Amino acid sequence: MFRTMSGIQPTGNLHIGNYLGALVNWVELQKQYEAFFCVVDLHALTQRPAPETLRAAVREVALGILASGVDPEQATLFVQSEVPQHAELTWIMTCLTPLGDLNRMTQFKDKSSAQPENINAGLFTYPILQTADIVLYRAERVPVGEDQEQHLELARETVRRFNHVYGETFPEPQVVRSKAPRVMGLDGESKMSKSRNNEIGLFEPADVTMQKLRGAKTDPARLRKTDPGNPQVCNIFSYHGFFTSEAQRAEIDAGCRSAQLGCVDCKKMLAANLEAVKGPIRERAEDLRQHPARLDEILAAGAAKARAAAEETMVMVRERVGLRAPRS
Ligand code: AQP
Repeated sequence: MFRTMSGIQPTGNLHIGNYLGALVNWVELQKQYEAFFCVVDLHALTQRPAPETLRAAVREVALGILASGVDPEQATLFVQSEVPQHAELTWIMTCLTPLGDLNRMTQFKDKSSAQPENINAGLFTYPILQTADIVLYRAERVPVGEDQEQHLELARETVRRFNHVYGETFPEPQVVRSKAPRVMGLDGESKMSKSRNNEIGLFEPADVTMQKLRGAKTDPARLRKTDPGNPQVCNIFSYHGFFTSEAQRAEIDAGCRSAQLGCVDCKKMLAANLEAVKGPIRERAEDLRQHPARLDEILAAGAAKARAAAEETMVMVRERVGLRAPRS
């Protein structure tokens, strides 16, 4: 059975971009592959969160993953920092990665412009940590959103380089494309992101979502309800593509083009469909929040399994590169 590996940063509240772009796929992947899913708190350090904020975000993201349908009986769910081999392998991979390759990463430019006051080296070497995350589990299949494709290509090149220098060790990870590679934010201008304040939160109550939708941009050419609209250029209609039945989408499309249906009514329909998905997730998340010991138990069991798999790889890696093994 192939292995798959993926992670989410605990950098804020999960949103429907994370849900559609990652979590929905994870739920499917766990049925087909031996799956390792991870809350990547080492990655989050690049944003220098306050320690208590980071600790709380790790729990919130972990329970969001479970509430979205990842089953700890099927998949290994763990927190990255509980498996120290991620950091160890990162250093080895750092010494194999040409500076020029990192210079080409577009996400570094995006992320550093988002935090100009803190352009740390971790932001620059972030894709190497991502490479280590993947190859530590010798994963053959990696689900990626559009923003991550370049990083996966770098991981594949690093694997080829490692295998060339030290002998065949790692499989080359293949991309599993998401059905929703780039969910746009409510601003309609950039991808939905935890840190851009343009998100529809996964745990958000229905009234908060409706409030946000009210202010969200639609077809910019449709100024009045009596103007016919074009759903193809409407950000709200793009969300209907994920949450609304085909029949209702056809109804909305016709109503918008003929100016029979106003934007507010269209947004109300979306809010109801969103709530049908988010409501049960929110309830399951709340239940887990009320039982913190259950979450601790799941994460401890996941970390133990992940450490065992990671150490198996590291025994081989240390031997091949000429390092000594840590003694207990
Ligand atoms: N807007 C999106 N559309 C589709 N997929 C998305 N993902 C994130 N945003 C979208 C996917 O979610 C997974 C986890 O992402 P991450 O938390 O590791 O980092 P990110 O991609 O940087 O997500 P954010 O929300 O934009 O976080 P911040 O603001 O902290 O940088 C990935 O599979 C990603 O593709």
